[in-house]
Amino acid sequence: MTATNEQIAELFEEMGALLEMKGDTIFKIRAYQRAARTIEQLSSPLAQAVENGENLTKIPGVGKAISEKIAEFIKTGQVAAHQKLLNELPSGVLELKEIPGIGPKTAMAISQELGITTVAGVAEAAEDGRLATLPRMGKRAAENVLRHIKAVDSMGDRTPIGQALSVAEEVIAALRAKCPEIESMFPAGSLRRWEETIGDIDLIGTAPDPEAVGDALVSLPMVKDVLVHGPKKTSVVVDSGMQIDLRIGEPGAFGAMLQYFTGSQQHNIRLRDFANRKGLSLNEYGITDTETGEVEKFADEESFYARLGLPLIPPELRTGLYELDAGLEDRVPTLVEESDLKGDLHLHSEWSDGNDPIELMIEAAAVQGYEYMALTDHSAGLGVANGLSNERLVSQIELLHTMQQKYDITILCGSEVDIRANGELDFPDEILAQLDVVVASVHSAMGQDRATMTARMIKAMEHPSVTIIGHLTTRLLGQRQSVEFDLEAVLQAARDTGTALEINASPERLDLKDTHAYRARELGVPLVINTDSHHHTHLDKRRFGVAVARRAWCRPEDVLNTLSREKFLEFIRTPKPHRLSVFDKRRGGTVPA
Ligand code: DGT
Ligand code: CA
Ligand code: CA
Ligand code: ZN
Repeated sequence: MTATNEQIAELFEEMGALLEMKGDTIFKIRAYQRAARTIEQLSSPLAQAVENGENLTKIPGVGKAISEKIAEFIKTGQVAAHQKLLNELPSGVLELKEIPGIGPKTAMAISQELGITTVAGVAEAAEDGRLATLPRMGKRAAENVLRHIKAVDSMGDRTPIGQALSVAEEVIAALRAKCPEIESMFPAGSLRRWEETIGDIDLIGTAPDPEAVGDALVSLPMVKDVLVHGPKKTSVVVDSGMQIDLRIGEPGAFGAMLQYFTGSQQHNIRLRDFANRKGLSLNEYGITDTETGEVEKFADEESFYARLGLPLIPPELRTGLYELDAGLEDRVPTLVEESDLKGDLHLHSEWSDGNDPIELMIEAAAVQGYEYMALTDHSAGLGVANGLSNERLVSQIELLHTMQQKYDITILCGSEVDIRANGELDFPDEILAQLDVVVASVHSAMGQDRATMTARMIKAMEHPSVTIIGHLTTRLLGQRQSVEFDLEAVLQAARDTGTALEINASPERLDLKDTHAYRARELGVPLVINTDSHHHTHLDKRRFGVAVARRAWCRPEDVLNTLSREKFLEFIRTPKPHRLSVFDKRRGGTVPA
């Protein structure tokens, strides 16, 4: 067995947690945690070092005992001391510790005092009040635990789009490498509609020999299970656990196939009813005249929709809700595209919890073709994320001013400032007033009740220096549910105060989500698509944010950071809420009633 550094780090992390559950000394617990973190960051494999007989104790945080355990793990695939700990503790408690809001000690208390060892059991205890009675818990904390469990449950077997898209891209690349004769290949289904979670990946394409593509798919190294391998369809499960459905069509009839397998099912049902009333029937091969039985084929989707008297409906709008009526009345908007964005207003550097120096982040923004960008490192807040003190922020502002001379892109001085539990901000007003862009975000006290949270958000928006509210709901897809708040009141306050709301493009967040952004757009709230990048390679995650905006029916003029540099500067330099006039003017002077 060749253990990777990651596996070794995980082992020590787990041993630390197990010792904590047992109530061992903090000294011993920390030693394992420290070793785990060091090992995680080593650049060369420990397995190699052990094989070469190197002395591991020269690695900081690795003493004699730990180095022996590393060698034992690499040689035997397990560690006796770890197994012993596992045997001493009730089974299931490690799983409890994985629930956000439950640490090792609480996991142990749940198991010993409530006799619970399953996540479902914890959810029950949270509902009936038993969980709240434990030390370090209380009513709000117990409610939060329940929210986290529900967030995970609500995902079911679905995969967040960020992960699903990577899997799809990997499979397509591998298929193309194996089968160079493939003419076209891309995702259909929910992935093409940019849903936030994906059930399975539907790949469709064209190739001279369709069966050869199916054969290639089942032989890919990442395939761990073959479900269907037939002439029309091949379905496999890849090692990440996702199912891939592959269908190859003929080029001359590809439009109908693409349309059919893009869905949504609800869109297709409504489209089929509509076609039936015209004496036409739809399937994945084309459009049939029900009277003559004649089948018409379409090379692309545009001609398919045109045959039905409809404009091409963008996949993101195909929910079966509003898009057919809009199509019939010629009201399908030109949706915002990545190339419409002129700036990114939420970027972190190594000054707080980002990975990269400021220069790298500026250059990355320039590479995207942006006219402006805002550096928004964290405020000190609760000591999280290496936030900036007043002094560090002031010196960062000075530094950015000198750096500006080297770049064409306009560098805006910003901050992602914590909204404290009482709605106040984490920097004094006179410092905030020196910033060009202030992103205010909730990072703490997420368990507040609805009324308190709503008031907290609105208070932050009423602050004259707050430009944007970051990731409004704080949800993390499949990990943490949204905070509780009155959406309508908050959106209305955003409009009234002239505060923009962020569509956080990070695929773990997608916050605002599509339906919230839809309503915000209706109310005339300026929306901003930001990546919240912590690494210079993350700026291209904007595509996920653009997808949310498109699913919210946003045109370029509904998105604030499509404004040119000149107009954007005019927006931020005009006091709130009057700055809305800059935004409204671009939207065609339409101030919503
Ligand atoms: P998912 O996989 O749950 O994220 O969602 P989809 O939309 O990708 O659904 P999926 O994979 O079952 O099917 C892909 C598309 O194929 C779907 O959006 C519409 C079409 N489709 C598949 N089966 C049916 C069906 O039985 N009836 C209709 N009308 N359309 C279907
Ligand atoms: Ca699918
Ligand atoms: Ca499917
Ligand atoms: Zn944040």
